[in-house]
Amino acid sequence: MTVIPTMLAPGKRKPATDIFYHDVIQGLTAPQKYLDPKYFYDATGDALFQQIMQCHEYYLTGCEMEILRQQSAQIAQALQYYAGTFDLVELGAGDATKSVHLLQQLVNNGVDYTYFPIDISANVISQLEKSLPAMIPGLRLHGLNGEYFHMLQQANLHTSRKKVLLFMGANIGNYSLHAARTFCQQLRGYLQPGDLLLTGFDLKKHPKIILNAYNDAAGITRAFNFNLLHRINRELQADFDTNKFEHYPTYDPATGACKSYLISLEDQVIHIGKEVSIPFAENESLYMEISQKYSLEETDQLAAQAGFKPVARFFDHRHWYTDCLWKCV
Ligand code: AVI
Repeated sequence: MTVIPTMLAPGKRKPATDIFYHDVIQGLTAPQKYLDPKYFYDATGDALFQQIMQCHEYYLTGCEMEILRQQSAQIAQALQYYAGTFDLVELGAGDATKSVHLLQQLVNNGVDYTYFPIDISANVISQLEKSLPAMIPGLRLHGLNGEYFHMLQQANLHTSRKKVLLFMGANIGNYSLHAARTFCQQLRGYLQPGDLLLTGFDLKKHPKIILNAYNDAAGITRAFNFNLLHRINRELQADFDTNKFEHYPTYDPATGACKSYLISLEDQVIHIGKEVSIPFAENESLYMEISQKYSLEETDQLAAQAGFKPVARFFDHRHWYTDCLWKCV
């Protein structure tokens, strides 16, 4: 059965919901059905992601925390050495629990800089504006609430200094290799020769360790994936029944692609509002997210393809994760 969706009459939805609706319909009517993982992060998704980061299987957060806790002095030294005088811009700052160690170290070193945290959540930015200056006396902070590239433009208006850009948390892994290259090239377009980028990569390692990180025994990652179906039900008046789908995480050690799917357990039709019907065949997959894993050579290749030169790397003690420092050439 093929059902062609029709759009609602304009003006019936709020603009943000319209974009969400459009993206969901586009994904669910593609030959390989998919959803954009940026929509995982509503209030429940944020809370579930916090829980994922506490899961013992999800090693990524602990690795990067170890690097920032134990090597902020070395990182700060490298930033000062390669950039001289700079301002610090962080993409997707979140609650800054990791970067706070670096911020404190730079203040301790007497570095005169402004921290520009960028985040899509207005709530996150106003929390940071309250909490960080109290935690780190002497820190100059200018929060920027909005999309990465738009806010990078804003940051450029506020500073003529060199920029050190932080993009941590292995967020780059949520792009395919091809999309990561495009993203880094775009980032490079907002930077000048001599600017720096510190970015976190989850490294290739034993496949079972990686797969378990996306298949925790408590089922939190499963709930994180299903939450997006609940969100679509609630915000777009859909009728996904999560009992009729199974969470199916995969990892391919040859390519480093860790991909999550939901598998339809039967032939079924999902309705979105009154206008749209989406057929799912039994065993059909819905692609949810990629978390790409890298070799060190692949991080260097990515740097070169996007106009950066790798200048330093920082590892956790198991070498499972790296924060790479790249300089714009
Ligand atoms: C945010 N991002 C780096 C996480 C990751 O590891 O890909 C999102 C996530 N998805 C499932 N677990 C964690």
